[in-house]
Amino acid sequence: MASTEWKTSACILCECNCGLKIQLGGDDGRRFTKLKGDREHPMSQGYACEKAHRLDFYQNNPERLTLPQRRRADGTYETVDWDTAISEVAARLAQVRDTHGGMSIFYYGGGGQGNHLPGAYAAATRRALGSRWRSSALAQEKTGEFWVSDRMLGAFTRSDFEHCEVGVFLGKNPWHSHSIPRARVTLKELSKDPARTLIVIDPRRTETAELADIHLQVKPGRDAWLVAAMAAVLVDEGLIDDAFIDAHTEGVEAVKEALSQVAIADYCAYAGVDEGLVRKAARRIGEAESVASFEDLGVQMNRHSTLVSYLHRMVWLLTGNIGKRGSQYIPTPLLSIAGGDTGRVSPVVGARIIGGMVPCNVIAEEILTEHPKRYRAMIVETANPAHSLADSKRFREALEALDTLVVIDVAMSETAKLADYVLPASTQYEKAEATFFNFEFPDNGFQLRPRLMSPPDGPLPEAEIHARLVEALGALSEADLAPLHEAAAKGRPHYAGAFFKHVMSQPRLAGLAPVILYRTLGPTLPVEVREGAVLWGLALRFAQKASASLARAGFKGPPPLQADTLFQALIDTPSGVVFARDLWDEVLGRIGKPDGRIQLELPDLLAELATLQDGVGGDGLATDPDFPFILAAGERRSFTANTIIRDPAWRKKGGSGALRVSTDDAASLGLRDGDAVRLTTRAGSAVVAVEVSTSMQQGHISLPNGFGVGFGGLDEASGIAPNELTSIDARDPFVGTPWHKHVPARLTPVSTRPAP
Ligand SMILES: Nc1nc2c(c(=O)[nH]1)N[C@H]1C(S)=C(S)[C@@H](COP(=O)(O)OP(=O)(O)OC[C@H]3O[C@@H](n4cnc5c(=O)[nH]c(N)nc54)[C@H](O)[C@@H]3O)O[C@H]1N2
Ligand SMILES: Nc1nc2c(c(=O)[nH]1)N[C@H]1C(S)=C(S)[C@@H](COP(=O)(O)OP(=O)(O)OC[C@H]3O[C@@H](n4cnc5c(=O)[nH]c(N)nc54)[C@H](O)[C@@H]3O)O[C@H]1N2
Ligand code: SF4
Ligand SMILES: [Mo]
Repeated sequence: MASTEWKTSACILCECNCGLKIQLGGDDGRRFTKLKGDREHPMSQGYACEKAHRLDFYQNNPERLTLPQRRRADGTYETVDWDTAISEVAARLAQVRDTHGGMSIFYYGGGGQGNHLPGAYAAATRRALGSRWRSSALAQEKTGEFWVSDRMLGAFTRSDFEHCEVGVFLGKNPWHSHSIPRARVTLKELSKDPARTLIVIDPRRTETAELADIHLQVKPGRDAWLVAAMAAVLVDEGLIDDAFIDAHTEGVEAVKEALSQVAIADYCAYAGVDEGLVRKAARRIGEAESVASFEDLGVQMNRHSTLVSYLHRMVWLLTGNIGKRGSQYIPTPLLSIAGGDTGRVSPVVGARIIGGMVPCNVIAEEILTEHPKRYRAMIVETANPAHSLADSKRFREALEALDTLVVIDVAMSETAKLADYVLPASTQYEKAEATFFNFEFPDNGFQLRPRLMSPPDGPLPEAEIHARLVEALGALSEADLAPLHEAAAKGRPHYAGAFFKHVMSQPRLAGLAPVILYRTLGPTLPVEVREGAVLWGLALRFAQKASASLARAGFKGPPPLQADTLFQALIDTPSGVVFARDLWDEVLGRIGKPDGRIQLELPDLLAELATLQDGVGGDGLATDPDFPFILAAGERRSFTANTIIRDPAWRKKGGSGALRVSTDDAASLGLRDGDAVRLTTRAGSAVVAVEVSTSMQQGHISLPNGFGVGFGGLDEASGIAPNELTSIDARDPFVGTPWHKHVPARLTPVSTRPAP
């Protein structure tokens, strides 16, 4: 049944979601026989990395969940039909709501790397349950950056690496982790152009660092000192863009004062980087026409993460690198996923909530307590927190302590294995999907991916699951939908009128809008894009905010018309659409602070900066002699993709998930490539194979992410699940993000070699 037709879709293995062309074949016509990058895709333009070619391992996972599962008293599962599953799940959640309040029902996930429509539909289920608290992986990586960015700029920024003169990567290895379109092409261009400079700040000699003009090989966990020194050099050497500072910022005096206290030489020495090289990098940044800079997990999951996010912004703001080509910009995403502090705190621990998300590291504490406001039930969707959050052991305990855990997934994940009910979802190639990771500039694209094939008997798209749950909860009736069905039959202009009249103007129904759209607009759409119905509503909201950007992208008229033509274009253009076209000179007008001025002075973080002085000193990396190594738990490598693909055979290389150890450390421990070693942290211990690596510095070791998922009946399949080794309390004091890249560890050689 091989077909030579190239169907249009995208890769779901990282946030870039490169456009793909896919041929289907195999006995059932459901296998991915050929894949290539889609040249029509507005962002990736034909680019795809090695991982995309292995997507058949995702689509055709032999352990695919097909029917709803209900947990028996003895912990085993039995298959139940959908009607039973939906009515029992609705009844149990309704009972939790009626006894303890909807606030005790927690929602986790809603979108992995490739699918954010489930989160949009889940909003209706949450509304029907009165559930308020939620979180996702973003609250263990990006919330520190969101918080700082919101306080300084009232907005979230991204960077234009394609056109920058100087590109900086701080704790980021885009060669493997991407996160910018066509990463390897952009990196190579930056690297080989003598007029441009690539600066990489990473303790490891990464693939990206290999391409760099300047590699600041910081000691692990000491970026705060390094970046403070860089910012201080800008002041010390008069590299500040005074005209920009005067025109657009507040609070520079306090910042200059604080930075003038930085003992540059001492901080560089403590950070382990030659002062001359630090000054060279700072000078290059200060003198360049444009600088683009990206911070990621190497610093965001590390000590002083929030302070580093602040100092990092200081480096590019003091040099005026926002709002011009090749620098930072404020994008117009279709739906914003970033957000600031609204003053709310989590109900038990009182943790600061950024962007509406409870910090991941406190969720277990908010369950394992007698506190009356504890979470009693949880819905987990398209996420695997029993594997991905700190201290898996404790998190499993927390999940088991819940009254009810419902997991919506395509596979029996580590989290699903603890659920009372597991509801099987169609894969991302069996339904329409999209992501809200669209941050490009000046042209910003969005792809509504049509499904490639219908789901097999059993699994349902999340949109359908949420619609059924909302109906089973009694929140929506046929009578509510009737006027919309009627209007939809007459065409979308009629539908729009009816939607405002019967849905948006009625508080009871407005919160259920996603499911109402799916039930009433969905059936009028081509079957391949039916689950995209919610985008009609999101496009409308977007048009009201960003009408000018839409108009420049060719969508003219009043906002409701713009939204509708955009929606139609998304349906008609499977490779994706440029939906917003922006202007560089409008960026500074988007600063969401009083008088549009950037707030440089954040007193709490300047106070933390002042404390760095006390930290300087001592040569050893570790603070605890029992744990002389620093473990980076969860590094992105060639064939890692969180836990999206479970079959270990998908990896063409790196399949053993080895622990990287420096040549010096290997020599002193008597370790060779492939030897087994016992790795022990405060939270746990595991035996792992060693890869002796010249890329590592002494005292620093690293484990890949995405390993240690069960497959083929084995619970502890290949490699180590990194969060068996991490701790909940190793977290940022401001926003609770974990310090996964800074886990104190010990190595003990063992004589046996691990099984291949
Ligand atoms: N191949 C692949 N790509 C992915 C993913 C995947 O699973 N696999 N996941 C996607 C996701 S969800 C995300 S969030 C991104 C993350 O993308 P990255 O943040 O780039 O990923 P990591 O490899 O976890 O960490 C980046 C770097 O931090 C460095 N680092 C460790 N300790 C320190 C330190 O103390 N200081 C500094 N400066 N650096 C340090 C590591 O050496 C590493 O090179 O990747 C995305 N892309
Ligand atoms: N120690 C340590 N821990 C980390 C990290 C680290 O660097 N170190 N990185 C962290 C980061 S940055 C991230 S983003 C997280 C990622 O961790 P999570 O957000 O938990 O995401 P995944 O592991 O990708 O889990 C995705 C789940 O979605 C399921 N799935 C796939 N397709 C579909 C679908 O169409 N529908 C549904 N309903 N389910 C689907 C998969 O089977 C899988 O179970 O991990 C974090 N954890
Ligand atoms: S893994 Fe990321 S960079 Fe590679 S093809 Fe997929 S989306 Fe693109
Ligand atoms: Mo992530």
